This record gives sequence, C-alpha cells and structure tokens, in this order.
Amino acid sequence: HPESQYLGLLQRVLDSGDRRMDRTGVGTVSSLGAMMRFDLSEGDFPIFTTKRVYWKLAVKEMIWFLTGGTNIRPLLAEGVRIWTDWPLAAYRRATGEEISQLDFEQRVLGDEGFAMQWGDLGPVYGKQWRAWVASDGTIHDQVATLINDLKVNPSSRRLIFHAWNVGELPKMALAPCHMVYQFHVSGIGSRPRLNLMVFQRSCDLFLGLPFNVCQQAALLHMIAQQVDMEVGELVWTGGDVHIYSNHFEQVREQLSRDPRPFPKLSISRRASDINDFTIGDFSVTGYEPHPPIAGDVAV
Ligand code: DHF
Ligand code: TMP
Repeated sequence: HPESQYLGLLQRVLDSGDRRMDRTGVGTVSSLGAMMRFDLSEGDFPIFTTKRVYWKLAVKEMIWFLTGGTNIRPLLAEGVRIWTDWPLAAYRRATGEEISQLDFEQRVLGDEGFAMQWGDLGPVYGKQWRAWVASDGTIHDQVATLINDLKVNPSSRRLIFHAWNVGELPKMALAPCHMVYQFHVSGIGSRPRLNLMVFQRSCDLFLGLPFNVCQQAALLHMIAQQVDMEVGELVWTGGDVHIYSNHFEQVREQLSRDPRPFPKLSISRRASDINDFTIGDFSVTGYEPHPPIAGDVAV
C-alpha cells in the first residue's frame, strides 16, 4: 500500500531520528531526507487512511494559496482555522491582551481593519507564487508562467515555482515549508502526463504531512486540467522530517493501524482558469479512514 511509505517514515524517524530542541520549544525527533512517490494516474487521491485527514481544509488552503492571498480572513470565512495560531501569537505579544482564539477569529472576520492589521501572515506562499517582486521591481506570477511554459515547452527542465524569497523571509509569519514545486511532463507527443516533485525543507510528520501530500495532489490535478494533460506521479521529498515529542503517543497509535485503500478524486468541472477552482469542484469517493487522532500544533 502506498501509505506504507508514510508509516515506514514515521517508524524510521521514531527509531533512529535525532532528539533535539526546536524553534517552538516543544522538541522533536528528526532525520534528514525522505522521499515518497504516489501514482495518481488511476484517480487515487493520497488522503492517508490510518487517521481521518480533513482533506477539505487542506484543499481549501491550496486554493487560498492560488488566490495569492496572505491574510487568514478568507480562510476563516471558509472555516479553515489552521493558520490562526501565528497571527494570534503576534497579537498577544504586541498587545498583551489575553484574547481567546475564537474571539480573535471573530474580530478578524467581523472587522476588516482589524483583519488588515492583525490577520496577515506577511509575504508567504500566495504572495511569492503569484506576485514575487524582483530586484528591479517587476512582479512575477510564477504560477501563470508555469502554466504557459507547460503548454509551449513541456520538456523544459525549468518548470518550477518557488517560495524561498530570501530577502522577504524576515517579514513572513513562518518561513515556507513546502518551498519548491517542480513539474515534469512524460509521454510528450502521445499522452502527456503531468508529474510533480515537491521539496519540503521542514516537515511535521504527524500534522503537516497528511495535509501537504493531499493538497499537492489536488494542485497537480488542477494544473493538469488547465494544460489538458493527464495526472501522473506526485513525488514528495522532505529535508528535516520530524515528529514533535507531544505527538509520540499519537504516532504509535497510528502505526498500529493498517492502511485502507486510497479514495478517488474527481474534479467535476472545467475551471475557466487556475483562479476559478472552488472546493465544490472536488469530489472524493471511497474515503473510509480510521478514526481521527488529535494533536496540538507547535507554534
Ligand atoms: N507548524 C507546525 N509545527 N506544524 C505544522 O504542521 C504546521 N502547519 C501549518 C503551519 N504551521 C505549522 C499549516 N498547516 C494543522 C494542519 C495543517 C497545518 C496547520 C495545522 C492541524 O492542526 N491539523 C489538525 C486539525 C485541524 C483542524 O481541525 O482545524 C489535524 O488533526 O489534522
Ligand atoms: P520551522 O520554520 O522552524 O521549520 O517550523 C515550521 C514547522 O511547521 C515545522 O514543524 C514543519 C511544519 N509545517 C509543515 O510540516 N507543513 C506545512 O505546510 C507548514 C506550513 C509547516
């Protein structure tokens, strides 16, 4: 089962990773370097099954990246709360106010001025993907360029977008984790297939990775549709792959479970362009996971 790649990685890091303290103060066990390959050509959608993964949240996050947005307000409007912790921590630090997460989210949703001031994550993924500002001031829409290049030059070795904008890292709430997206077309001339390799420099194996793999598969489907190609393979690569010490118990529970077949994904509608996708376009069938396993995110 392809999910065994994930379970094997969890086991390997647990068994032989390096124990250390990390930026968040939680502590991890960590190893360098990992790869997983998922064949998506038969419609398989890699939503892990050994715990329930809230795939709609992950796909909504991907759609939000594609809008070029960096403010959590539209995420909250969609019920996606996975990014609240960072602006919330910044707000508490700056004001000393002991506001609850829920109250903070209500203010971001209800007060546009407040959202502008406190809900922005800085020039994170969306900004770098859709409006990277070069040193001469020109603005680069890397995603639009990629889609154009896939159409006119599918054998290119430069089919990349990238979020590690060194000069802007200090302004980001969190430095990009999944930072390089490289595309590759096989079967040119007959039945072109679009493949994607992602490099993720830092990976929270329990909370982050299940979201990342599934949203990256969704991205591959969206782009393939826009360039009239079939979907091929998702190759996920990780740099610092780690398990937080407050997830050990959860990971052991997960490792005791047997993976089930991956569900199937279909996109029901041809979007007019890459900015036109909505969550309602994604339909997943046959997802029958084991029960959810909760864990706290390290801020
Ligand atoms: N920091 C850390 N330490 N780990 C991360 O995975 C992470 N991911 C970020 C931002 N910073 C991060 C963005 N993505 C969750 C999933 C993805 C994500 C952030 C958080 C998460 O908490 N998932 C829970 C439930 C989510 C919910 O229901 O709202 C899960 O069980 O999957
Ligand atoms: P770092 O910037 O110190 O590496 O911390 C980022 C943490 O967030 C790290 O545990 C990796 C995790 N992460 C993911 O695994 N996936 C994601 O998509 C994001 C945004 C973060």
